[in-house]
Amino acid sequence: MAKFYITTPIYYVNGLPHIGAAYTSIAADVLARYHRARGDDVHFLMGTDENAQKNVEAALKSIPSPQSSPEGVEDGPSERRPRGGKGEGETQEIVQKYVDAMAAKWQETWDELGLTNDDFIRTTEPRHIKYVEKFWRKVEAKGDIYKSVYEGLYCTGCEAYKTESELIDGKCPDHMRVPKKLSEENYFFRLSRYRDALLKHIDEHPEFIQPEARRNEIVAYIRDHAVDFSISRKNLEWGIAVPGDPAQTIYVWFDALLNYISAVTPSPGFQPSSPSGRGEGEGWWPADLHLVGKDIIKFHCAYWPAMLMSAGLPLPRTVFAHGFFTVDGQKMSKTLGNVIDPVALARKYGNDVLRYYLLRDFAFGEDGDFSEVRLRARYNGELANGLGNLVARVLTMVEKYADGVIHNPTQPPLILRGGDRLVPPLKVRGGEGELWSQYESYIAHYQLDRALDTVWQYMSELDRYIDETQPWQLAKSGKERLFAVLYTLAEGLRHIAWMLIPFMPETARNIFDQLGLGTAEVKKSFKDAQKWGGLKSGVKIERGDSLFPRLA
Ligand code: ME8
Repeated sequence: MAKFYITTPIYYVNGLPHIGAAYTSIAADVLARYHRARGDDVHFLMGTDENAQKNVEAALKSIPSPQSSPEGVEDGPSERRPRGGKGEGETQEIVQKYVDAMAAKWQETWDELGLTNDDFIRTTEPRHIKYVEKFWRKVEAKGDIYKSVYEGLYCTGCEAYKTESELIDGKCPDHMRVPKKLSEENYFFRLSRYRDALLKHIDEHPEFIQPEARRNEIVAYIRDHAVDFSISRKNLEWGIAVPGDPAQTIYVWFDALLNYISAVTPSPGFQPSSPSGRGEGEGWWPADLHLVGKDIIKFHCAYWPAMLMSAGLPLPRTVFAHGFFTVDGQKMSKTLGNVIDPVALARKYGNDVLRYYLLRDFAFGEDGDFSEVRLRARYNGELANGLGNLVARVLTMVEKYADGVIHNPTQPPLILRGGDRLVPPLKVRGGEGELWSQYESYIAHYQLDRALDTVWQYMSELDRYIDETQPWQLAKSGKERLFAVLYTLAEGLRHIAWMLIPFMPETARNIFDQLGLGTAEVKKSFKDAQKWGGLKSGVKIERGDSLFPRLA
C-alpha cells in the first residue's frame, strides 16, 4: 500500500481562520480524500504556529488589562508549558491562554468545514518542543550553527528580516509597516554550505518544487541570495529556548518547519499512528507533499531542505505552492475589512459549494480573485443547472419509464444515432477509458481545477446523450434500447459521484443514495469503482430532493 503524507502550513493564530488558509486546507483535504479513495495509506497533518511574536502582539492587544480575559476569547485549557518552552511570567500566561483559545477556534473551523486531517500539531506542545531541541543539537553537532552579530530590519508580519530593497517607502509591502531595526548577537544557520547541494537536488528532482515558475524563482534565490540566516532572537519572552542558552529563543520559522517531523516522531508520552517503521518520522517521513501558498516557498524550498540535509534526513518529495487570491480585486486585509470568513460562507452555501468554488474558479498554482458574485454564478450555472439538473433529469426518467428500477442490459451497449452525430457509448461510458485517466492525470499534476473541468465536460456529454437518444421516444417502442440508454446514464452518474468524492464528499454520497447504492458503494476501492458496470440490475433508485436548488 502506498503511503501519502500530506501537510498544510501551520497557520499563525494572531487572527481567526480566513479564506486564504481555508483554500490551502481544503485543497489538501481534496488530495487526502483522493488518496484514501485510491486505497493509499494517508496521513494528513494540519496545525498552528504558536511561538511567533505576532501571536504575542495579538494576545497583548486583545486584552484591556492583564487581569481580564482576552476579548472574544473564552478561557481555554491552559496547560503548563513544558521545559524548554519559555513561559513563567505574566505575559506568558496571557499568551498561553490566548494561543490555547485560538488554536481551539482553528481546530473547530476545520471540523466545521469537514476537513479530514488525521492530526493537528500545536508548536507549544511538548512533543514538538522536545523534537525541536533534539534537532537543534543535531545541527549544532554538525557544525552548522554559529554565533554572530546580526543587524537587520525585522518585520514581525513576515516573522523575517527584510533587505532595504524589499521595502517600499521604508515599509514592508506585505504588511504596510516599518520593520524594527535589530542589532544583536544571534545564532546563525550555515545555509551557504548547502547552496550547491540544494541546486543539485532541485535540478535532479523536477518534482521537488512545483509549479515550474516557482522552481525558477527559488533557483534564482538560492543562486544569488542564499546566505546564512539568523535562527535565534535575544530576550524574547515567548518561544522555544535555545538548548543550553535560555537567553536566546529559537527563530520561529526554524521551529515551525520542524512540525512536519515532530508530529510523526515518537517522544516520551507521545506515540503517533504509523504505517510502518519506527524512529524519526515514524515511517511517515519524508512527506509526500507540503502544500503551501507562494508566500512561503523560500522557507519551504531553501531553508527547510538545507536544515534537513544538515540533520541527515531525507527531503520531502514535493512542495507545491499555490497562488494567492485577492478579494474583489483587492488585497485581503483587516484594514480594508474584506477578510472573508470561510465558516460564514460555508454556512450560507454549504461546505461542498465552497470547496467547488475555490477549486474550480482558480487555476491551481496561479493567482486569482475571490468573488461571491462569481461563486453564486457558478452555483446556479454549474451546480443547480449542471450537476443537480442532470441527476434529477436522469432519475426522473428512470422513475417514469422504468418504475424506478435500474436494468442492466446484458448485450453490449448500443451504438445510437442522434441528430447527425454518432454517439459512441464507449466515450459516454467513460468507465475504463479516457475519462478516468484524464481525471487522474490532472490530479497527479495538481491541476485540480482541470480535474473538475473533466467531470463537468462528461456531464455535458451525458446531457447531449439524452438529447440525442431521446429516451421519451424510445419509451414508445419497446424497452430494450430504452433500458440501455437509461443504464448508461445512471451508471454515468455513479462515475461522476466517484470523481466527486474528493471534491464534494457530501454531494457524492447524496448521489449514491439517490442511485439506491447507499454506503456500500463508498466501501468499494477506487479501482473497482472505476470499472464500467458497477450499477447492478434490479437496484431501486431513491430520488431525493434537488441537490442544488437555484439561488434567487
Ligand atoms: O506563513 N490566498 O502562516 P500564515 C491564498 N505560520 N492563500 C493564502 C492567502 C491568500 N490571500 N492568505 C493566506 C505562515 N494564505 C506560517 C507557516 S509552516 C511551517 C508556517 C494561506 O498564517 C497560504 O497557504 O501566514 C499561505 O502560505 C498561508 O496561508 C500563510 O499562513
